Amino acid sequence: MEENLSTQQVTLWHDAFNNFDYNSTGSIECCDLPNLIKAVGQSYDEEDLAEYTREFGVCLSFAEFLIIIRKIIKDREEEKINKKELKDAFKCYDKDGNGHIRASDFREILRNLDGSQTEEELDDLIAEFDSDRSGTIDLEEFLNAMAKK
Ligand SMILES: [Ca+2]
Repeated sequence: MEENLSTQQVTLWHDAFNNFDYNSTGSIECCDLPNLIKAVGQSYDEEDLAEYTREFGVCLSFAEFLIIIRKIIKDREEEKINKKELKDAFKCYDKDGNGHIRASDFREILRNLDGSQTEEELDDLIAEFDSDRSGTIDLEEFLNAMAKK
């Protein structure tokens, strides 16, 4: 991660940080952190952010902010990778490449993945995936259902 950070990037973050350092104390208050993160164009998960800031107390130095923003960027990158893996999995299941998996085919896939499930459990799983009950599972339904897992 360290080596991926360009000086330019750090300078931009420092400028943004200074904008929230109202009294030029070299630190910002934690309550300004969400706005600062948005100001540098990142999104964050509230629970994760609370966890990352817990150890730093109510004020954050720029170095502490860097630690946090790096964690946030890493999270986003991991999310992207996960999403790509899921998309690839979906493509594998979508054998005829028409953008959806038939619920009946998906049932077979699930049965092959884990033979221990009862028919009722499979029904429940299919219902979770095929949220609009169309009889097919499209990519969006697939990603949404996987996100809940
Ligand atoms: Ca559907």
